[in-house]
Amino acid sequence: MQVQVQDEKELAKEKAFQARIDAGEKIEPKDWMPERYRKQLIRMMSQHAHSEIVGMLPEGNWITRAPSLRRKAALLAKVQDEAGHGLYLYSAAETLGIEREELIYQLNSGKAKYSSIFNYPTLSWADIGAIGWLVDGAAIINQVALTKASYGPYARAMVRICKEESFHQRQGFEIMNTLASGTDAQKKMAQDALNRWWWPSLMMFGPPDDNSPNSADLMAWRVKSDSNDTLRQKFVDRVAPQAEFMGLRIPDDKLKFHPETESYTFGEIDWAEFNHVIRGNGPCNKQRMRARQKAHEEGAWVREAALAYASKQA
Ligand code: FAQ
Repeated sequence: MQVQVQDEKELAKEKAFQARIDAGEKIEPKDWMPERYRKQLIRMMSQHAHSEIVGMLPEGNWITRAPSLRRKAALLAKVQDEAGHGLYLYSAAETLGIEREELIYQLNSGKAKYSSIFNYPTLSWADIGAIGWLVDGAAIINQVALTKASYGPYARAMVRICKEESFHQRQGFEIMNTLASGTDAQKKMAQDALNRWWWPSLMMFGPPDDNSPNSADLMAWRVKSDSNDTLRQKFVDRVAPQAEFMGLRIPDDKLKFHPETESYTFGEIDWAEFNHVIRGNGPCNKQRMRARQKAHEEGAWVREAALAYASKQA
């Protein structure tokens, strides 16, 4: 009897929670929320934070080799922005009652995922253009949708992040466009980067809708407002004309524009490759994990000093 009353109470709370979401209200940290909502948000927001942090590594690789002072300054600022995004997102995740230390442990021990895209190498300067144009371009499409997320701290972090990602996307496009209208060797370098980053960029949006186990809950709770496939399609429709404008060829023989729908159809994504990468076996997974673990170990004295200072002040 006691259990039944408890269940009924819980059900009524869940119903009231869903009604708030359906009415477009934001859920704030101190509000009641179902445990599953809290857990899903911690999973998604912390994976997002980890992606921003690991995402600094492929581009960081080119800071010392940027071709001019202007390019170096822009790349430095961009990489620094990604660190900032990681920090906002860790802070936002902490409002759900999990410690930053635990989140970092999950990343460094390989328990937590981060975006598949950052397990690919940056082999030439054009890759920096391709990352800004395609990877930040994909991130913006995904994150603009998340500015409407039902969890207040996440939605608000997304607004600021999207503004910065938009600058990142433009600097990437400018690098690609400069290379694509340069010498034959530069054009070849831009095309080669597009060839290597195209398919992994499409994979960033996650598995197809019929194989996306988290989507149903996240969409019912209005964390995600669009499905993985819907956002992927939006990305292709936006980027394909940009490639054409630059005189670059998207490496997909099946890519086709349909004037009647003003939309493109495209070829099959290699989901076996995606699964291979998210299971830790992509070209750079091990290197990325080692770099994060090393940074964490080498930063131990900074954390200790900060804690000692804070306890002295208290
Ligand atoms: N990589 O059921 P779904 C950026 C996992 S930020 C690795 O569809 P969901 C900025 C997924 O976690 C890029 N794993 O999952 C930047 C789940 O596994 P789990 C990051 C992936 O959550 C630019 C399983 O597959 N952005 O780029 C991936 O509904 C340049 C089943 O998937 C965000 O995190 C993947 N690509 O949808 C930085 C945005 N896709 O946890 C530096 C927020 C799926 O059950 C330089 N996140 N998985 O074990 C999202 O929008 C969603 O979480 C999705 C996945 C769309 C990523």
